Amino acid sequence: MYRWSRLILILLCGILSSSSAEARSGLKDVLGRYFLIGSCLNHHQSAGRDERATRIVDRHFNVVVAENIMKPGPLEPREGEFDFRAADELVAYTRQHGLALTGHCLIWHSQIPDWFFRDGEGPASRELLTERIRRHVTAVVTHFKGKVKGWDVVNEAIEWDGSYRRSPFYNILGEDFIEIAFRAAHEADPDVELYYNDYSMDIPAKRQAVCRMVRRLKERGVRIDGVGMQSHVGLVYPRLNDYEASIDSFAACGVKVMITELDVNVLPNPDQFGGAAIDQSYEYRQKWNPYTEGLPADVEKQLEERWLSLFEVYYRHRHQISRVNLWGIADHHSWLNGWPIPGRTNYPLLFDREYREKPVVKKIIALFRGQ
Ligand code: 9MR
Repeated sequence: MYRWSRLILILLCGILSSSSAEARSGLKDVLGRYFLIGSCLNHHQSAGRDERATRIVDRHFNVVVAENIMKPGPLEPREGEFDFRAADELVAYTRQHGLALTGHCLIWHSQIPDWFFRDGEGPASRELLTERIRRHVTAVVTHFKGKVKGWDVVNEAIEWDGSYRRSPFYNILGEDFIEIAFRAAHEADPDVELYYNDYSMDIPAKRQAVCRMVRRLKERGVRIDGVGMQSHVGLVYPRLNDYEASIDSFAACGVKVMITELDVNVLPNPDQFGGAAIDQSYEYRQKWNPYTEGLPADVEKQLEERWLSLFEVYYRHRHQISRVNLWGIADHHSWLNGWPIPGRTNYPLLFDREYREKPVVKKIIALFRGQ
């Protein structure tokens, strides 16, 4: 009799502790079976000064990316003068917290100093710009060798209609700047993964152009491991069938698919708004900022449903996707409070302004458990 009751007690304790372990699981414990899951960190966070953010990172994430401090402007403010201090703190943070690190980003037309494109009073020549890209990429990739799993080598080079963005890189070098950057990155660290990263990747013309670019690079013997779909989405855009078609197309090009800057914008926006083009900006009007005191229940519900349908997509494509990365930890950290209209109150992330986990997080975990 005593033996039986002891056995039952042991069984009960087992069940209870495994269900409380389940309740304690974070996103990385369950989604991490299929892909890396993470967030960008702002400088304050990667310097370890935001304890509440760190608790979330420890529990939920296994990969991070710098929101700003590894871009060309912060790393090489003046030609040949590199400042790696902030980024080195981030590397120390990733080591301390057992996180993989994605490098973001080597070549982008934004957050890059003007000196890059100039020669005295005039524009840089082809040769000079080529040399500068090579030097920047080589110095940065070499510095972070062994510390970064993969780099966003080129960011946002293609427009929504599939044409190349008329950035200073393109205006001086044509599409060659892409190959120059990828080759330099590979030469500096043959072991590091190399990605192309962009927004509005659901748009068919853009999807096709990115696929053409990937195939062309591969045909020319250039290493490219992945395509990053930034995924700055809203409640109704993009249409999920277009978004899924892009995941399939990129996977069919033989590269890893990464969801790299995920957030869901719940605010109403002016007509011409779209993507993540940082030069878009509109004047503040009260009607564009309706939820300063919190979300009404129907919008909250719509937002939760949107999160779940996005993660259903990631679940269906879990064997093609190698990373899902949110663009920020808690709502007040998001760039979407300031873009494309300054001074708004947005709710685009999985943790609220008090760093509380939104109820959808447990639902996402349950979805990946097949419950
Ligand atoms: O979130 C970043 C914000 O803090 C910066 O001010 C902005 C500057 O351009 O860049 C934001 O991050 C961008 C990312 O690096 C590339 N894709 C679009 C992101 C949102 O603009």
